[in-house]
Amino acid sequence: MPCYDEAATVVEMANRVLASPYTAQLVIVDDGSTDGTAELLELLDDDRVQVVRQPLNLGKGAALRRGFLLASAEFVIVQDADLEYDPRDYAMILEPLLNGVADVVYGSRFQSGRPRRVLYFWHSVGNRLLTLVSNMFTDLNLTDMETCYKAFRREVLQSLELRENRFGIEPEITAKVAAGGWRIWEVGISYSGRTYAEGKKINWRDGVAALGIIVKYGLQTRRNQIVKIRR
Ligand SMILES: Nc1nc2c(ncn2[C@@H]2O[C@H](COP(=O)(O)OP(=O)(O)OP(=O)(O)O)[C@@H](O)[C@H]2O)c(=O)[nH]1
Ligand SMILES: [Mg+2]
Repeated sequence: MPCYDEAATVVEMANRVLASPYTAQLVIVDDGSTDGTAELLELLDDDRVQVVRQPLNLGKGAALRRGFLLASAEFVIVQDADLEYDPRDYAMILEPLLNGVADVVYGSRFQSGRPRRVLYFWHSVGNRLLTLVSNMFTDLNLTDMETCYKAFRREVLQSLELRENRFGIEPEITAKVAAGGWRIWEVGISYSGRTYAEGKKINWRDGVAALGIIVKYGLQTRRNQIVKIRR
């Protein structure tokens, strides 16, 4: 669970995660919060919880990379610290992993059939555009590349060499999972989006940055494939 200035929600979210029968370990990476998040995390009293502090704010990607190194359970899922994604969906997300048919599962907010809060139109257009461009490079038919709910077999996750520090981690993971030829599944999830007034921080600049990263890793993957074919 990456978290940056989420004092309003982080304890509630941690408790929801710990209430899931699937949770064997909860690694929380505090990404240099200055709003009291770190102090609240000290109050969590459960043997499954491991809290790590990055002294400076480095971004979601850096927080995830730190957390992934500490993951020790068979399957790993990313859980944001706000209340947008619901741990009661773990059962559905884990199903293809537990059945042994998937290496990676994405929870989709757009192919859902599950309750979702109706919010920003342009935000969802941005998300769909980023997914479309990512799919054009990876030749995957994902419906929600930017989703927080990405679950992995731990060995697969830890074999990815990830470099991005900020929100570019989502397209980077997607490009590298695609390049690795791993079996990817998607399941519909519920989504309770928050408003900017409620603490949402992502904005159009992150979208533009993500587009640059999709192209960067997309071209790299293409080049590697061409080099392999030439050899
Ligand atoms: N914005 C931001 N989030 C961070 C950072 N480091 C860790 N995070 C955590 O990463 C998760 C995702 O960030 P959010 O700000 O919730 O992103 P969002 O606006 O909800 O984006 P979507 O849910 O994808 O629409 C949260 O749990 C954050 O606390 C950081 O430097 N900036
Ligand atoms: Mg969020």
